[in-house]
Amino acid sequence: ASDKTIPEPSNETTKESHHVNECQEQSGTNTLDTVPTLAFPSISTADFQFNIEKASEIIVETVEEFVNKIGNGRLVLVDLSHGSKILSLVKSKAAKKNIDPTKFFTFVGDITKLRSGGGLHCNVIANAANWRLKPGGGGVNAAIFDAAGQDLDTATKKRAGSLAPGKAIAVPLPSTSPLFSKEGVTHVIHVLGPNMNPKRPNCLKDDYNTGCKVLREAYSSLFENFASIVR
Ligand code: AR6
Repeated sequence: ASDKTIPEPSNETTKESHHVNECQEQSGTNTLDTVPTLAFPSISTADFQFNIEKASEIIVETVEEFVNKIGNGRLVLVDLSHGSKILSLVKSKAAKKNIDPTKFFTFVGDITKLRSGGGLHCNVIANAANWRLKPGGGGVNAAIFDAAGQDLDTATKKRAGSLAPGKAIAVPLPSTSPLFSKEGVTHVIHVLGPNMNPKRPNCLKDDYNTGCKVLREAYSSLFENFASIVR
């Protein structure tokens, strides 16, 4: 479960998530509610054991490349905990780049409860999927399939039966899905990142040449898919 309800004012990420919430509360009519927003988890850095320092570099580079190609769309990196190392690394690296902070920011919360639990409406969410595009398996994949119900599994199967590392696929969510009705999520984009965990299929072991290339491809494909939804 998320610790988003426990304030830790010394943490920069906390301040930012509060800042976003405050903006929305002050706007009254919630104009930010209509801005196309992609919430995405850090691909490959938990179960797939990808190095977080290298991953943070790739996230910031690909965000910088794509953030101005998605019209008024916003990109939000999400993680469960205020202590998230990937969020702090990305935050500090992004601050040194010329990235519009209203178009890209980090947010602490459960990606399946961003509107109801955090006041942040994201019409599109990304999933760190497995190659079979199957529910379960823990992590963010299990959480998203659980929250979306059978509708997501059915809609996913209509689109594809598997995914190659570095690829992403956008799945429109039926309005009957609880994730649609409760959270306003209209699309889930499944992304398969590089796997460095020997206990999972297609392990790259320590081949970070390939790993970094595949992770870059994965984020590019994710952001391109989001751009086509926004257009
Ligand atoms: N909300 C937001 N972020 C989350 C949530 C959540 N509910 N749950 C986890 N995270 P992981 P991977 C963060 O392991 O490394 C699965 O079993 C988490 O803290 O989900 O790409 C699949 O089936 C981390 O920062 O994905 C694959 O087999 C990030 O999401 C495999 O794991 C990604 O963690 C994929 O491994």
